[in-house]
Amino acid sequence: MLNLAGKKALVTGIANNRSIAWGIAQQLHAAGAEIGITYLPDDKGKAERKIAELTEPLSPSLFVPCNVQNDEQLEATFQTVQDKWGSLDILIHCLAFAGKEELTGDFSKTSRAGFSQALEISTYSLSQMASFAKPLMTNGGSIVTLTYLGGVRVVPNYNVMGIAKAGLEMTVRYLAAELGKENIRVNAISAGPIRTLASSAIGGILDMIHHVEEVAPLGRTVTQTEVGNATAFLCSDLASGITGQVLYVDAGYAIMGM
Ligand code: NAD
Ligand code: IMJ
Repeated sequence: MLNLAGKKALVTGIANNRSIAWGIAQQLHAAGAEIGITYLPDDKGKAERKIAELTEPLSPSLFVPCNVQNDEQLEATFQTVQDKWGSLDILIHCLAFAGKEELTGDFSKTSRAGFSQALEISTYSLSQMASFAKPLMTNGGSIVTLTYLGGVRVVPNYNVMGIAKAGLEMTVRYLAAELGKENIRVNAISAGPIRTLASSAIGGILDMIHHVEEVAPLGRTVTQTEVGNATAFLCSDLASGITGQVLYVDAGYAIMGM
């Protein structure tokens, strides 16, 4: 049976009630995990208040600001895990960012700064977090990140994010190889398109979602809850033999040729 009782899970990437990370946090909580939350702080403290209110039903025992571009905040996040929990079992990496101007038009026009920023936030942050988590996962552990098909095939306008996701999927494999001897498993979930803050800001996303509804074997898109359930599985002992993998939760879309 899927049971995460006694496991401590740090979840990154909740921005609002549509975030995939919110679906994941709820399913981990439903399976009995103790939840810790990190959020991207803003100047006015608005994000903090909003996310604290949203996540209250999960009674998180940890709630910390963490902008992955800020070394002090990253270090402080894992120091808090050490101080309050003493160890860590589950780390959910569910964040990505590229400048809006990079997600439209010619890929070849990607700027040097835009390329660096997208890969720093969306890709490098996974290795950074894994490096902090490694000494805390003293009883083994599970790390899960979120990727997208645009990292292995060309999707219009995904552009530099495709390069970031290709790097992210390879980061999963290198981390899985390194952390295997500590019994830390590292996997990715490749989710089909879901309407969230990060996808709704994209021009034409509704048309892309309709295309998936027509082509995918299940004839629909997936939900945050379905991604959350697959994540809970990967974090559980039921998945004890699985590491270094990319699991597609996409209603079957990626198998289709036509
Ligand atoms: P979202 O906007 O709800 O989540 C993105 C998160 O990234 C936000 O919580 C934001 O605060 C965080 N973030 C951005 N920059 C950050 C930084 N510097 N430091 C810390 N956090 C930062 O959107 P989402 O769709 O739930 O995205 C979550 C993940 O799922 C992303 O990796 C995305 O690529 C992936 N994904 C999304 C879809 C989709 O269709 N929505 C499909 C496949 C994969
Ligand atoms: C993003 C761009 C282009 C096509 C896209 C997407 N499709 C999907 C997404 C088809 C499903 C969403 N996705 C998988 C992402 O990883 C999105 C990442 C993202 C979104 C934004 C929007 C707002 C912004 N920066 C962003 N950075 C990354 O300013």
